[in-house]
Amino acid sequence: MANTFEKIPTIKYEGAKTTNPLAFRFYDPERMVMGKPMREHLPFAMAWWHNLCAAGTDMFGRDTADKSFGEQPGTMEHAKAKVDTAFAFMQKLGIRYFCFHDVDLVPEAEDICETNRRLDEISDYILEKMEGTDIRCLWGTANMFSNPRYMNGAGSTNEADVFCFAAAQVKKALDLTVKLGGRGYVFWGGREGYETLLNTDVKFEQENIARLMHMAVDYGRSIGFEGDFYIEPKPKEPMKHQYDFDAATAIGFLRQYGLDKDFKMNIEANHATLAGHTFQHELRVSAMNGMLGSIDANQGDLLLGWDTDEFPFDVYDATMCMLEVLRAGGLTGGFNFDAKNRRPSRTPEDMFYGYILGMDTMALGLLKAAELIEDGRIDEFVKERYASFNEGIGAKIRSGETSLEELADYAQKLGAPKMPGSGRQEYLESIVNSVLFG
Ligand code: XLS
Ligand code: NI
Ligand code: NI
Repeated sequence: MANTFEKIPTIKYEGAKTTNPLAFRFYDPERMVMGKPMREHLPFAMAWWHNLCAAGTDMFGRDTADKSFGEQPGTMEHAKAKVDTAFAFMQKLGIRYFCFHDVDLVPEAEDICETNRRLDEISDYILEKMEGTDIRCLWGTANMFSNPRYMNGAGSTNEADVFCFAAAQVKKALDLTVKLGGRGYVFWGGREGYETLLNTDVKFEQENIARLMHMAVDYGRSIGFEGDFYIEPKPKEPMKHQYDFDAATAIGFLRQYGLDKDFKMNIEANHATLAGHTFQHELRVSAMNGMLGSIDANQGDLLLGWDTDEFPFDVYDATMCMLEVLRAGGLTGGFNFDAKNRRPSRTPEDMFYGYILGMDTMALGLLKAAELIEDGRIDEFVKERYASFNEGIGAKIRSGETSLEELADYAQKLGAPKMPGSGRQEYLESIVNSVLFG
């Protein structure tokens, strides 16, 4: 195997002032934050697809990076070289999890039986590599959007045979996830949506997606999968409209079809902004419904309307994210860097710079979020803001001991209602700035 990372040292924490490009500035795995070491707050994962498969091809041009790792792409030797590279990469960075799609691991064959045989072979190889390390799978998934057969969706396809292929892929991907110790299993509805309502029966398609998910839960539990299933909401791309538009929509869907006990959300920062929300909004909606499971840590570009999958760099966003995560008591999943280097960042060193940036940004976000919580002024303000519901008529409303008639009566006696107190937004924003930069 070619040793792609021969010149790269193990990446260590050196502090914010270091000028060493191959060092962490903020991610200090053993540092205690609110009673837990950083590495426990931040279960980072490497995404097989972006890191080991994507080499820069976009709609207008071909690969810029060399991800052959010394072997011929499209062969099992290459698949194994990717495993070797993955483990060398994760070990140098101290990353303990990886995420994969079935077809990230091996070249897909014409015949699904042959693809599955290749998956057995590669997962045996991955298991061997895992031995003696603490590296595990965070989550697995099936790619049900690249193969042309899925042009009209997988669970939402109009073609029953295609639905069966999707079922076969989910079954195999679940087998692999369990075999590799996965904490979760993801459904990202890549083509589960529509281009036009003129040819689409939305109700029928959604019912079929739910049927596929129910079968996945039944099968997963029958082979001993104890983790969470996740929906990863995204409003569009590749389809014009995708059914899992955002967290609120996905949670409603899960409840409607009785899937909410087995599923949680995997929230991706870039998908949140595509849906017209902030990352923080999607995390809050998931958390308040008890469904914040895992995070795809990346960021988009608000000037571009697509999923740019950049490594997170925005410390303000990372801080707001970690505030939600800390308040929710942590994740059952982890932080998967569903992120890729920019096309001109094409060398092996760049793969490291991307992850160092991402890990440092999330670590800084964690430190700042912990400071905001310990500072307490923001939480205290929010508590006070609703204080009128703690006693008197407010308390009665909360406990459901009143009626529209009683409240109308109360209001009529009041004369003019008391004006709500100031929202103090600018003051609160100043607190955030002083914690971030003070
Ligand atoms: C695409 C999604 C995808 C999922 C896994 O936009 O983010 O990469 O995370 O299928
Ligand atoms: Ni995405
Ligand atoms: Ni993602």
